[in-house]
Amino acid sequence: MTNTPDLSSPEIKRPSKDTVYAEHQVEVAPFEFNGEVAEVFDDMILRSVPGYALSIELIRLIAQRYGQNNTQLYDLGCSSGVATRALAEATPAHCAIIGIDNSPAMITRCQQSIATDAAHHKIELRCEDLLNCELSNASVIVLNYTLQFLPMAERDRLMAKIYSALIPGGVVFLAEKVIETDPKLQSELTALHLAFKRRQGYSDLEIAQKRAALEAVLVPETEQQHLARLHSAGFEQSATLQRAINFLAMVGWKRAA
Ligand code: GEK
Repeated sequence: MTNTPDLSSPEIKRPSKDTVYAEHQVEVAPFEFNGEVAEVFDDMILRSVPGYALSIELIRLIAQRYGQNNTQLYDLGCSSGVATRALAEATPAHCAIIGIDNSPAMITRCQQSIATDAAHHKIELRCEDLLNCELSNASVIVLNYTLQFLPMAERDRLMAKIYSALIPGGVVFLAEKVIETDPKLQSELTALHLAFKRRQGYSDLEIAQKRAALEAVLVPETEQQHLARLHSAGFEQSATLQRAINFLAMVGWKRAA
């Protein structure tokens, strides 16, 4: 039996079905955000990340509460633009929403998704690497399941850049897949995530091949490592807002002036 994905968020369009790993592959290549993935991305993330629709809802709430006129709100690793569009829809008229992704296929997909939105004039898309991009005058910066794809050695530097780009009182929203240090707990959470994916209609072959493809590409950290990084970057306070199995959403607050 398969479960119907939660499509309650208006930014999640009814997508093409993800069958990228459905057929047996002799050698599974490392995962890439290419045209094939971009085409089915909304379906892929919704059926792979427990709590994805809720993280989009949280981004909307964060944007409503902290988005300020005459500032910029960034969506780093914007993919097909689900969170970008939630930011645009939830913020006051005089905000700029900037979506950044280094995958040209994702940026093209994102352009198509935002084209018919009422708030699309507020959105600017940039095909850039987060490690080199410029960020400034930001009230909100979103990393929705993106940091886990960046080289480990660069993550502290990116978080420090985010902190300095935020205005006083600004916030970073960080959602990530996490790991546990206790092997037994880790194996239980992995089993539950597997069960979630099966319930979403993925076969064991698809799950195994996707897992192999992501092996060295998505490198998760613990919740404690993320909260420690936020603290070291300068965030005065941080909290975990959401947990769904091994997927977490956290927020860091920069001290108000
Ligand atoms: C969502 N936030 O739907 N520079 C720029 N972009 C990058 C980099 C980099 N160095 N590395 C990876 N990306 C989205 C989902 S997906 C998460 C984010 C997932 C981009 C990459 O191209 C991809 O589009 C995104 O980060 C990660 O709310 O697929 O699990």
